[in-house]
Amino acid sequence: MISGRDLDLQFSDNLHGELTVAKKPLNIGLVGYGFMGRTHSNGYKRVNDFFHELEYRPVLKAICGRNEERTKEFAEQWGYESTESDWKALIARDDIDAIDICTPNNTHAEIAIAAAEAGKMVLCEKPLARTTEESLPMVEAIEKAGVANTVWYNYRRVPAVTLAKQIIDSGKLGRVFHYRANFLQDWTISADLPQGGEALWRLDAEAAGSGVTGDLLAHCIDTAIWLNGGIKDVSAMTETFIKERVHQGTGEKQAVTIDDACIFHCHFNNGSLGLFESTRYARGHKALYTLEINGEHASIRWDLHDLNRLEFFDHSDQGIVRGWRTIHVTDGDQPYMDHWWVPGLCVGYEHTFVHQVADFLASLSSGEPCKPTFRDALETARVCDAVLASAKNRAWTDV
Ligand code: SOE
Repeated sequence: MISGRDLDLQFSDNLHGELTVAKKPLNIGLVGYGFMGRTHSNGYKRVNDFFHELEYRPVLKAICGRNEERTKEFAEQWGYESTESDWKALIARDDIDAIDICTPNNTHAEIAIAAAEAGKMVLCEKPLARTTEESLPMVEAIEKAGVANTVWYNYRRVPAVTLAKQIIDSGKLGRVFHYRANFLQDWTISADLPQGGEALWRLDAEAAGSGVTGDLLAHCIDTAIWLNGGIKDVSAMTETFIKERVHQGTGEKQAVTIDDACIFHCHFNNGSLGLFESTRYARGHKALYTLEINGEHASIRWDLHDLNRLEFFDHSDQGIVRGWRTIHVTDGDQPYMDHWWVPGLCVGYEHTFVHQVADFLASLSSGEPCKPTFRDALETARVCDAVLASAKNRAWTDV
């Protein structure tokens, strides 16, 4: 007997055995085949395997990169249907719905604006651009075109961090007094490390805009604004420990103009105090992103190196059992986790990108923006600019 399934290719079985309508394709054109190109590609590939309810299915239509051989290798590895070596040609294609920007920061604005003007959806790797000045026309272009958009501040979508947001929004912390965050690395300590060029453009201010402020603190600031609201003013200091490095492009020794380390404190609009530190010179720390929030009734802390756990202290607990509790965020009623394995089994860094794709696709169906939008990321850019200005002028600076 021929089943309905054989007859109608419009329908397919999902893992729960439910009939679902065939998905609408969303053709992705990704620019940049580096580390972030891989994280995003993995997100697109995995999302429908685990988020069955989505109406859309990303199709890896084209990968664009300057080095044709490397671009072809990437296409082969990740399953892209075609390659381009010029992002303008990619944007001009009728078969591309969304442009995903994974290139160095100095190229984000031009690509995003052109993509928006061509009516494409735009997904942009963080930070939005090098400065607020460069970011603003991006936001204007996106909003004028009315295209779907998002910026990949992925740590919002660690289930434990999303749970922190839910706990804060439920009012359990009460009035917030302190917000503390660190992002510590150690990969640039060697004075022999060149600056600029492939893999090392983050050390080159021309390409990156800034050092740890735009690269690492931007993550902390995005999460902080999301969890604790806007930042009013900042007082910062930065340091560049290695003053000169050989530039990969020119082969010449050139002044290093990025911030190797940055520490700032701030007032949030809700009256709480913030303390932030980031460096690439903390020997032993590879990507130690930690945050802690202290409220009137409760506190929360989280550590990227142990990302499935959220620590929670609730002062309303009975005295004799009161203490920090560790919540292993792997249960089906915790954020995103009903889409993965069974309670107790962990997810990792790459899942945050799958979650961002899932939320982006869901936003296309609901019509709600996928946060952080370009406009949200502009606020993070403003804080970063205020931090750098404050450090330069040795003065408190309004955001
Ligand atoms: C820098 O080393 C980096 O890769 C950042 O660019 C990412 O945004 C961060 O998530 C991890 O560290």
